[in-house]
Amino acid sequence: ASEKEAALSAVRSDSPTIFDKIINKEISADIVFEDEKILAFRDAAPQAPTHILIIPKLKDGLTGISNAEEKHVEILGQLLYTAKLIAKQEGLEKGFRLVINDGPDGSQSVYHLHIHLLGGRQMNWPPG
Ligand code: DGP
Repeated sequence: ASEKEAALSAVRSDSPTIFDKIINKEISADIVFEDEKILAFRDAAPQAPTHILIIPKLKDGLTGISNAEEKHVEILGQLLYTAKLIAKQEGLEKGFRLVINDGPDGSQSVYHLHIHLLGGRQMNWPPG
């Protein structure tokens, strides 16, 4: 419920978010993958035994997937491919789920595009 409240009170804007502080190492996070363009770290409020967020280091207007433009196609592909690499690194052979929340109805609370990688338990359908 608190995640839903955070999402409903979040403002869709291109201002810096808490993720910029994680990228700049101003606040700590449990980083599981990093390269020039992408950072992945464990979610602070895990919803599954494995819950990792995969983000572009350069936001470039990508507050969320609904802001994607043609110029973002390459990084979007790299984010998805990285998610698959991390799933393997985390030993999620039995499967996993990738989620992108968008906007208030999607319960997005942080306006810096991120892919959730969830695994380590049986997922339910439909999601809540
Ligand atoms: P979403 O609701 O899709 O916008 O997901 C945002 C996620 O970010 C949410 O699952 C909690 C996580 N989160 C928020 N602040 C922090 C933080 O400071 N550190 C970490 N590791 N995760 C955070």
